[in-house]
Amino acid sequence: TVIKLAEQSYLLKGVAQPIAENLLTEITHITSLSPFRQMSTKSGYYVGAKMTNCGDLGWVSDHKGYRYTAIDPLTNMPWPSMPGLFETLAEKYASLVGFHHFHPNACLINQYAPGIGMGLHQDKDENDYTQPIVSVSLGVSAIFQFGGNKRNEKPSYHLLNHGDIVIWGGLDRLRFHGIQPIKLAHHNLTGQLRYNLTFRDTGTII
Ligand code: MD5
Ligand code: FE
Repeated sequence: TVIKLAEQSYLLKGVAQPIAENLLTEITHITSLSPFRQMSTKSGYYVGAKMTNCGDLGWVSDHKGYRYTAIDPLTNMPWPSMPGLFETLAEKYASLVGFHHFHPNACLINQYAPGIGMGLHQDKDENDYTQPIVSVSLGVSAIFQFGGNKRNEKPSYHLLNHGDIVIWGGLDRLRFHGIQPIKLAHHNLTGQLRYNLTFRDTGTII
């Protein structure tokens, strides 16, 4: 089922479930090359979720701020390539909700432990806001906070379960959003953890 969250935002319930085990196997392979790590911010705080990336570019945060890089600063190697399964999945569902010609060059992989969330923010480190973002949830459920284009707009709250995909773009591309701290729970494929894949087309960087 497709739930329309806003003009150009969609929640597709459970659509990735049939291939979830394959997606998790790909995550295991990616993290054998570029492990999950805690990233820090310019202000010296830690980003809550552990992160890694695959694809041509990866999102990183450190004392210099946020940016996309072609090289993983932990390994000094290129990020692992994006699995065909990932790209096919993201493009298939982007196209289903009307975003044709979406070709992600970056996939950020977030790992949430119990008690970890992500504060309200906008995704604005990309150079092309005409392209949507596709997000895939795996493992333990989370409540996401879906706000407006201004921080002070009242958000709505939606449960994201294993296999759910959220896609937003166009007018909604810069909406504020966040993830409430994950509750202590158990999922048979991921234990206490939640994983999220976010697919982006960053546009030309540098
Ligand atoms: C997550 N990650 O669950 C979220 C998934 C990030 C990030 O936000 O930047 O790594 S994206 C959550 C989301 C869901 C629905 C709509 C919007 C964002 N949005 O309008 O921007 O790890
Ligand atoms: Fe985000």
